Amino acid sequence: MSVAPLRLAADAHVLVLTGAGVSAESGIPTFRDAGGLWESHPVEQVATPQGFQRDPGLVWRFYSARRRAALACVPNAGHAALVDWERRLGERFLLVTQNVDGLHLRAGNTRVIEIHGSLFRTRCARCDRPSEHDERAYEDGAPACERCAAQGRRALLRPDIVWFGELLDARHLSAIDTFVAAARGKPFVFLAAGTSGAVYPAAGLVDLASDAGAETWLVNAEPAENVGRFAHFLQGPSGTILPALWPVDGR
Ligand code: BV8
Repeated sequence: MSVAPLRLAADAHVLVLTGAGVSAESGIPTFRDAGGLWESHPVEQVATPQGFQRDPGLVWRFYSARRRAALACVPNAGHAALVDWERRLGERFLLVTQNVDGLHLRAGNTRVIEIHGSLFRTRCARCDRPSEHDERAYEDGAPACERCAAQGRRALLRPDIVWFGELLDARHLSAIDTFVAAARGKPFVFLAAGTSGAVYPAAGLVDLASDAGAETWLVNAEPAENVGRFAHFLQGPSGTILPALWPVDGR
């Protein structure tokens, strides 16, 4: 497909939301495509607090396998394009990702909000010890929190992931609101890429941006559930479309 380049004004703000589709070309399975993660692992069992309560060992085997898989993958051209956008826009760029695979950070983006958490952070399910960077696999049962144990309490460590039914980090939502408020009244583009638009509140970001005057773009392999909320829909692989969408000479 030929991609008509984005024309951005000199003071344009760009808010990007990515989903699993942006990592698909790096070899990381999506959730809802054929053969996706939810096909072989019912959400209720592995991505809810109730599932963790019921079988923490199963949840840790699921996330340990995803940690290993993500570490074996590398960012693709779609990730690289977003690093270039951040370099050119600076503080007028913000990347909100639903992805937990860490590929945007490994690609070089720094202005990233991981609203569903990260595969590579572990926290205690009970105490407020800070979440820690962790690449270990836990195949034989869930690890215990040493800090709780030292205080005579039994508590398990869990992936620092936002499961269904759990609130997103209020600091993340506040940072997004602050960015959108700063963009209001300025040239403002909201672009969602590689997401089925099935999960809220992330899928509602397009409305938040649109209400603030953003021009809305969707880059996706197929029409997302909320495709009707976008002014522009570019169908195809993000690894091809994103690098062509705002070429360097298209300043
Ligand atoms: C919450 C765990 C308060 C981490 C995930 C309204 C408002 C608020 C909440 C809700 C609401 N309605 C319902 C809810 C509850 C729920 C929800 O949204 N349910 C849905 C299913 C209806 N939301 C919550 O529970 C959230 N919490 O709001 O708390 C609350 C609670 C209950 C009730 C009310 C309020 C928490 C949401 C976070 C859940 N955690 N995952 C993990 O294991 O990863 S969500 C999970 O789905 C992943 O994190 C993933 O990021 C996310 C979205 O999936 P996508 O990234 O879009 O991936 P998907 O496979 O679906 O699509 C990929 C797309 O890419 C496809 O369209 C495909 O065509 C495309 N594609 C493929 N290849 C390419 C491509 N595109 C381009 N190029 C390619 N190469």
